Amino acid sequence: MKNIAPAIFPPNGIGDTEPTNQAVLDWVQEIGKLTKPENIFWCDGSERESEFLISESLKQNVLIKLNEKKVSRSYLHRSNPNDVARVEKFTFICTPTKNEAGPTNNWSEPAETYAKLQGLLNGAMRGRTMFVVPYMMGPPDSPLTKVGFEITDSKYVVLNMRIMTRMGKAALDRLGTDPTAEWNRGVHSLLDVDPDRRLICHFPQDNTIISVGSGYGGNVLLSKKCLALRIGSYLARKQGWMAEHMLILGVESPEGKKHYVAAAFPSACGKTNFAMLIPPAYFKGWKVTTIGDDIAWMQIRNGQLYAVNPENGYFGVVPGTSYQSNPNAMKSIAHDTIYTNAALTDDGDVWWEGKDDARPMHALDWRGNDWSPASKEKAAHPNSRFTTPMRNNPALDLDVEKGEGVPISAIIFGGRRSDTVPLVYQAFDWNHGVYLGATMASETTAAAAGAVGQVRRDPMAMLPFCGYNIGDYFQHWIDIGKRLINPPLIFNVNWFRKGVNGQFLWPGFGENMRVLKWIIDRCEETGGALKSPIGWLPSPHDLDLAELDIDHKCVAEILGIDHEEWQKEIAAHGKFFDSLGGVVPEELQKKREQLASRFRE
Ligand code: OXD
Ligand code: MN
Repeated sequence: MKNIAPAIFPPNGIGDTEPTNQAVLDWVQEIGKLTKPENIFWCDGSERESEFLISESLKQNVLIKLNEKKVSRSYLHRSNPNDVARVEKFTFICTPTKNEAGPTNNWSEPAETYAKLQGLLNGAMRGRTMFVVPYMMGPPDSPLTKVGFEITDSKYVVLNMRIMTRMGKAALDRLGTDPTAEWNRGVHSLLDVDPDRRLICHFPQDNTIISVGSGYGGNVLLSKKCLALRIGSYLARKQGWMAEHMLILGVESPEGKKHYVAAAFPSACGKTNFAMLIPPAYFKGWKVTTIGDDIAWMQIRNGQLYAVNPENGYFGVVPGTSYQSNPNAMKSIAHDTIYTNAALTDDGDVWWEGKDDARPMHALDWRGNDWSPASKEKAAHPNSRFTTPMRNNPALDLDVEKGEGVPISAIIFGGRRSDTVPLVYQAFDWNHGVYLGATMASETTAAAAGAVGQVRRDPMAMLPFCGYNIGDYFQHWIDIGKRLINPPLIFNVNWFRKGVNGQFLWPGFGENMRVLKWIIDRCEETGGALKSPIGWLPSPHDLDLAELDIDHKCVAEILGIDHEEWQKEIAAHGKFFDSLGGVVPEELQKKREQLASRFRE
């Protein structure tokens, strides 16, 4: 097997910060014995360590340095072309019984899976360096914060983990020396990046993740989808909190009144754009600030839901990001950023479809091949990504490090639907909101391998990320509701509805502020709404559409409910629930019957 990650040899003072926790040391020794690396590199997250890793990555062509004048301290990485997205079919939840993993997860038996992975990992790091990455998810003083260790043979992983998590000393300090303390064990090896030897396995009962055969972020930055969502959701149910695939943003009115909302949209449906929204000129004095763009951990305090962002950076989709769609993201990725699978221009800048700059006449595409506007292939991969520290975001909320989290006034569900689902509506109550989340659907995107553009049900945007039985997950939502004295209001949005001619009916981006404003008005009990069979619906004059260049017909269309489409939708909800094989709580079945009967009234 070709060694695609040759060992590196740090000078004294780099790579030698061994943790003091004996349980960690024993585990590293065990994995070392199995994978047989050339050497062990103990990461501490320091600047010096990062400089050394970058210089070695440049030598080994893991990174390409970008033009300092265009994007300072930034790099391009090209992944193996067979390895560009999350691989749901190779992702497993390894619980003792299949029932615990439930109908939406691939399940495999833990003992057999460990044996198989041990076979794959045996000697896998020969001639390579084994990096040990201590990291922390969540603000340093939050009760929700978790510690993890990721062992990896990829320098790209270490450099990305440094951006995406609080890596190094802070994590070691938080863990301390107690050998019985809770921490997540993560093992990653690139092996030879062969799709036939690619497995992402979660062992929730052991708080363990093993990922082999991939170098793509979503499969290998084990802090993110694997720990913060799959293992996180399992721990959350056990410990009475929530781990959700949600952005968190703050909205402040000109009078200084502030609300926080959390929103779950499936992958590549605009969570980062919404989290960094800049209100249009008409909304002078309104401010939107970002707590997080992908994951929310939420707990109940005094009967109210509070959220923290466990991450420390953004791993966002590059194509379509522009000063027009998301100026704050553009400013964030203008420096100190790692790009993956973007195109490289002749002057050492990165380029992608949808960037503001004019198309270059020549570039190297994401595979490193010559590209010109006449090329049939895209220059940047549709799932090319940026990894950037959240500190780069000019709209970062000041309370992002607050350990207790921020109080959540509203939860928003949403998906990419060309038809049926109106721009926005509000659930009648918490359990109806759980129903909206449970029946959410979206047209698939390039974030996961597979066909693009097909409507699939994606409950709470957690279909690929719920680490246990989805029926129990729905019940957990219902149980959380019972403990809330002051529950957030729940909404559903759809920015993507199309008119009869196939054109988008809503301008989206910054104009989504108008929808957000109505949501805030509802929280403040000042916003008007009509009772419809699907929930509380704004009439056109309940939305503030001043100075918006939009046809009244489009507004009526996007807020409309087509009874025939909804009959199909309700039938699809039933079919989806049936496909889950009897795990859906009675309460949600009842909500479906009530929805159907409201249409008959
Ligand atoms: C992501 C995803 O990368 O949801 O955030 O796929
Ligand atoms: Mn995501």
